[in-house]
Amino acid sequence: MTDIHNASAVPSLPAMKIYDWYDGPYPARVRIALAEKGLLSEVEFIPVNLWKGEHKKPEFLAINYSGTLPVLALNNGTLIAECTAITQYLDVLDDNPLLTGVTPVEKGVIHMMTKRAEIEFLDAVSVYFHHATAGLGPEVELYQNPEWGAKMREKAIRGMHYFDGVLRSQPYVAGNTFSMADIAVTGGMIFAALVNLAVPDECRALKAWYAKIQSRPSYQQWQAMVEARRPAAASSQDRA
Ligand code: GTS
Repeated sequence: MTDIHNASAVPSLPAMKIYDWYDGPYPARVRIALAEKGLLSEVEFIPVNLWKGEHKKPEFLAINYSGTLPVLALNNGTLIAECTAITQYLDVLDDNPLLTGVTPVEKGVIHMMTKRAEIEFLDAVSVYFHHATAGLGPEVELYQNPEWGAKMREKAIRGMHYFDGVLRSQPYVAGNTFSMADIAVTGGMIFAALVNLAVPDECRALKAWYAKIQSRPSYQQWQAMVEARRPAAASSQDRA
C-alpha cells in the first residue's frame, strides 16, 4: 500500500485535486462535504466540461472508467471516484468524522440512507434528465430512452415522499445529526431544481428540512462558488 499522506501545503494533508463541474449536483455533494470539513481551500478544482462531453473522452475515461464526475486525485496518483467514497475518505482525514458516523450503527445507517438517497431520488432525477429531457445535448446523449426517463421522474417524486416521511419523525435523514445522507438528498434537491422537478406541496417536512440545510454555511459556500463561476447570460449550451 502506498503512502497517500505525502506532501501537502498543510502538514498531514495530502495535496488534492478534484475533477468536477462547477454546478453539477453530484459535484455539489463533495463540495458541500469539503465545506463541512473546512477543506475547500485545500483542493484544486479541475473543470471537466459536461456540456462539451469532456467526461466521455478517452483522456477522462482513463481517470474514471465510469465517465462521471467528481473524481478526487491524490498526488501519489490515487484516484477516488463516487461521491460516497470521496466523502468517506475526506471525513476521516483528520480523525474527526463528522459526516459518516462514529459507531458501527451510525456508520451502517448513514451508508444505507446515502445509498437510498441515490437509488430512490438523486440517480432517478439524473436518469430523468439524461433520458426524458434534452439532457447534455445531442452530441453527448447518444442513447436516450424517454419512457424510462419518465418512469424515473415518477420514482424521484416517490423518493421525495419517502424522505418527507423519514423527516417527519427525525430531524435529519439518518437520524438526529447531519450526515453524508443529508448531503446526498441535498444533491437530489439541487438536481430536481435544475430540471424543474417541483417538490410536492404536501412534502412539508422535506421542504422544512431543505430550508434548514440551505441555511448551513456549507450550502451557502457551495452556492457562492457556483454563482462566482456562472456565466452572466447562462443558457444550457454556454454553461461553460
Ligand atoms: N455514482 C456517481 C457518484 O456518486 O459520483 C454518479 C456521478 C454522476 O452521475 N455525476 C454526474 C455526471 O458525471 C455529474 S452532474 O450531472 O451532477 O454534474 N454526469 C454525466 C453523465 O453523462 O452521466
